[in-house]
Amino acid sequence: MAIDLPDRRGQTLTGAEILWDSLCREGVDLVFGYPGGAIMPAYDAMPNFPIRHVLVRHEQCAAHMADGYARASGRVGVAVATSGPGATNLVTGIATAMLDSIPIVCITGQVPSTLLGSDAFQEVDITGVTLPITKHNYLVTRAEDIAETIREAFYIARSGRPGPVRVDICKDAQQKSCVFEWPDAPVSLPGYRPAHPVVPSDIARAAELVNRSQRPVVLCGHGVIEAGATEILARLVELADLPVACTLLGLGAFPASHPRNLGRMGMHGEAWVNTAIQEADLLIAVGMRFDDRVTGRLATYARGARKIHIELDPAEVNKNVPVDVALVGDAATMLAELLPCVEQRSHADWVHRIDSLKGDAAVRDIQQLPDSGRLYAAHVIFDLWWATAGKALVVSDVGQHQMWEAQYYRHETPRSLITSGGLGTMGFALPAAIGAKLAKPEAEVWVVVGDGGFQMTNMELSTCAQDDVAVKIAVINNGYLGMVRQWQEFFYGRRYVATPIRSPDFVALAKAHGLEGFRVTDRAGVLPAIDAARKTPGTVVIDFRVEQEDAVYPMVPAGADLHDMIRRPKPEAGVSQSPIYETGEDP
Ligand SMILES: Cc1ncc(C[n+]2csc(CCOP(=O)(O)OP(=O)(O)O)c2C)c(N)n1
Ligand SMILES: [Mg+2]
Repeated sequence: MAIDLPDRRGQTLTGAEILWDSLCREGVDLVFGYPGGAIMPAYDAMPNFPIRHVLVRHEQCAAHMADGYARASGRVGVAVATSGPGATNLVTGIATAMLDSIPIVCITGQVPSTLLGSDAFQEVDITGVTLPITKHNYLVTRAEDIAETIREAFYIARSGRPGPVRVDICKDAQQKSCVFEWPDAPVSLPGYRPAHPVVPSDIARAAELVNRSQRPVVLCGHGVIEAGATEILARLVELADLPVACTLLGLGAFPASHPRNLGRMGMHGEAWVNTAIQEADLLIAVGMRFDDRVTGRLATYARGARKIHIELDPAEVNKNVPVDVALVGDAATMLAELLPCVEQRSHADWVHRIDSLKGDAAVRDIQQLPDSGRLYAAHVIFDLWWATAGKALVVSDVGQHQMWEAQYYRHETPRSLITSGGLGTMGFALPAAIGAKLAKPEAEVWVVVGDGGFQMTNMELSTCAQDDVAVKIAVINNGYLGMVRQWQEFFYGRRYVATPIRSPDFVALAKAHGLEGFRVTDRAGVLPAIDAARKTPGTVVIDFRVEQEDAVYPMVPAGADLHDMIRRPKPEAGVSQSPIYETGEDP
């Protein structure tokens, strides 16, 4: 998708001009960044190109915004920073994108090539720093290499298993001039083959397993969304009558309201979903990587199940869970190959069995939370889902509220939930939501964030105000670093060390930025506040003062068997009467 711009090929341009022209040619019209000495030549050239620049308040947030932009749109997001501290500030954002396979390109200025390695002012070997957290990394010392590097960077970021690519450009390379060239031929890199051939015998073996299975479960992950495989997956599910369990990042890949959608698996997944996985005779894992948060103890994980793994990255196959058949390739291609080989089936007994596993879970749902006027986080999320008819694009942060969002906001469509899964980065939500809103201006974007995570990046409210970005922010304010407090409650004898957290007045904070803010302290206030936020132009902060010591149920303790879940105590026992458990790793 090239942007309409004059053809400057064959002209003599500065490296800085080549950078922006190359970005335009890659379809970029928006970058998130922060200037500084080593990137100043690039910034100086920027106004001559049809590119919008959003000035962030911290470079970490530039990477998160690029990430949110990419997750919302499926396009490559771009972040720009200077050398040294600008570049090191990007690190958490790059790692977040790496762990969740998000295509972003991060461009950093570097000291002049003549000073490299001299500990020059603001010199950091950012290539060395980011090597393990990028899909690929470049240090460019000559203007002549900028165009080809940008071409390769975008190709690598978006092809195969997507991921972050960082391009470090020395200041003198930005300043010097050379003839701009942009070949018509597509990029070809020796040793990098993102496409994998279909192996017909593997497809046949997988189809045979599906056709013979009595108790199948599909494990639906983020790769389904990245591959655009939602519809083909639904066709397979309906043809072979397959129950579907989703990972956190797979939510939305398969409609929540579909009768075969069981819900979410894993540490805070539904009890019946985890039990169904443990009782299955076949797991069909699609675009997921058997992360420890979804498997629990590997030794006891789905022992009776044969396993098919549809996965883009061969390095993920047999990494955590040995499988019977691996279909290496993107989910859309592999499911399209599999579909014609699969027989129409009905698994009524198995579906009935899973239904019966739900047991008393239905009486532990939101209606059973005490409704004594006190406000629970689950009330807020449930009401938000209801008020927005499930159609908002929700960006959640990391902690208890993230799990409640996943439980009570029912996602029907791909890319309707954005959250940091693999790295679990607190502070991600607000900046990622800004990126998502700019990618999809027509979307109603809601941030669901804890009082802890909001305090990590709420300075980006200032970016919302300056750049006129309208996101609605639900702060789930429980006065604690709640998820850590919950682990302390369960596994550390209720010693709440360093988890009570004081917050500023979030309503006043919003107003200090020239934005609107509301406070809600009881259930009755939730819907009116959501309604008011939706009607108010611009970014709005709602400070929801929720029950302080609620816990997320159910829960598989880290390293425990997947079916060995801590359940919410019966309502009459009260939410704070949860049992004490002996072991647990850090959240
Ligand atoms: C950057 C970062 N630091 C620390 C953690 C560890 N951690 C995971 S959840 C959590 C608590 C989050 O608190 P809050 O934002 O208030 O959300 P809550 O759990 O209360 O909903 C912490 C500290 C993390 N995930 N990310
Ligand atoms: Mg909190």
